[in-house]
Amino acid sequence: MCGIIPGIFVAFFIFVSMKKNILLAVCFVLPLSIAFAQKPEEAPLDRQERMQWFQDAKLGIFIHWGIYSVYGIDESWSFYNNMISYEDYMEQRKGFTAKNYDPDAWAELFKESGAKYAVLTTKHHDGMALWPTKYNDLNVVKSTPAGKDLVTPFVNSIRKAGLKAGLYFSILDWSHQDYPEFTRTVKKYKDDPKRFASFVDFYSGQLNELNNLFKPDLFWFDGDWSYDEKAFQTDMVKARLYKDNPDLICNSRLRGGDYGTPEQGLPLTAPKEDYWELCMTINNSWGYQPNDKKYKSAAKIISIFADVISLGGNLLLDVGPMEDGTIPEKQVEVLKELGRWTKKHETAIYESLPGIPRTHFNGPSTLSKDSTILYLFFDYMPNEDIVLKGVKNKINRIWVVGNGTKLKYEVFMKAYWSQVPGLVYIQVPDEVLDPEMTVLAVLLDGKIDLYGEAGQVIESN
Ligand code: FHN
Repeated sequence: MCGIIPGIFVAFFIFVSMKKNILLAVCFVLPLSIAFAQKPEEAPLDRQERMQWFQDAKLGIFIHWGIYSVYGIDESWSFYNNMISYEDYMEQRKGFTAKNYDPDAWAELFKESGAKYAVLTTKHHDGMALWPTKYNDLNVVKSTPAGKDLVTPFVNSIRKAGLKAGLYFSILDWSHQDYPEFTRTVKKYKDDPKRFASFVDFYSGQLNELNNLFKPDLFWFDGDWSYDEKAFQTDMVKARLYKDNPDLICNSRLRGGDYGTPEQGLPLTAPKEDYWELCMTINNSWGYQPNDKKYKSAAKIISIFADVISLGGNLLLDVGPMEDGTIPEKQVEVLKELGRWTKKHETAIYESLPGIPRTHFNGPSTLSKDSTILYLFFDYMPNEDIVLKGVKNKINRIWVVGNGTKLKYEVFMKAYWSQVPGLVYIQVPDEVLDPEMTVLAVLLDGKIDLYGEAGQVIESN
């Protein structure tokens, strides 16, 4: 159909141009034929529209919950890396009860942390599904004492709390008979396209099942590293997901996708993708591991979060519930303290734009959506004034975010004859400092305008 329409316009174009009325033809026919020729799904607005909530959200909570929480060992990797036999790993399913699972309480805690979305592992690499999939019996309903669907209550509670619902899904499945890899040292088969194709039917079937049961706001794919997009038939799989769920956004881990997913390591320059999210653990483990005491304090997480949003990214902070569904107390404590800070500084966080270069301010910064307010973040007790460099704008006022105290500031090094902006020294009294990270708001006389040149020689005096 798309091909016919441009043809009509071309024929009309020829007719009109024969009448020497070329101007009319070009002004009327050409734009229309281009518009019809461009398929709607290519329209860049579509992706920008779908990604807007994600870009504004800034903070999400990742939840790694599965049978690996029974022994408190590495999720899936513990058997893949031969740290425990597959049989012994799967024995954990007998201890997975979810008896204290309270998705409403989870949702309230995530909301209190300041998160705007949450992503639950529906199936990790071990193949154990947290919903009653019809594609096999390896699911918590049929294979564990939990005996119930854990995904539906999660999605319902998260949405009831006003958060967006994301579903993590492992493309690879080391338990599935038609997925080649079993452990790091054992493969089920070598090159058998027929068997791999039936695995593709399986994984895409489960994905479509999740997509149509829950219409998730976000799919967090994982585990696509061993085979290419042709083998996984990613284009076909994703086209179907988007067709059935047009507002869906997908991460980059099914080859391509809508946003990048750096993991555990802090990006020090903005990743190449125009949308991205750093996922990281709250201690060193994705799932519940009582022996892992190496928790990042709320202060450390806030500092990482400020660095991430200053580069225009989101933070997806992971928690690992126990087998019964209880979120460990230490993790609750960290999320609540994070929530104190995000609530107090929400104007500087949500819907913000990336900040200014570290040459201009020695720390993370963000900008208001209209770029007229610059937010400066610092997590230390300044022993001198805080200095802001290279801002051409006139500064209307500076205040402390979350307590409103207006601050004095002085400009030094500004010669009347020079175009080079002065250095703005901001006086920050100890009593306005936040226990974790203080944020200052600098109201400018318009959109921020930065100087970045090499200075200038004197022109007059
Ligand atoms: O192998 C998984 C790992 O277990 C964990 O789920 C992380 C979370 O992003 N993803 C994979 C490693 O990148």
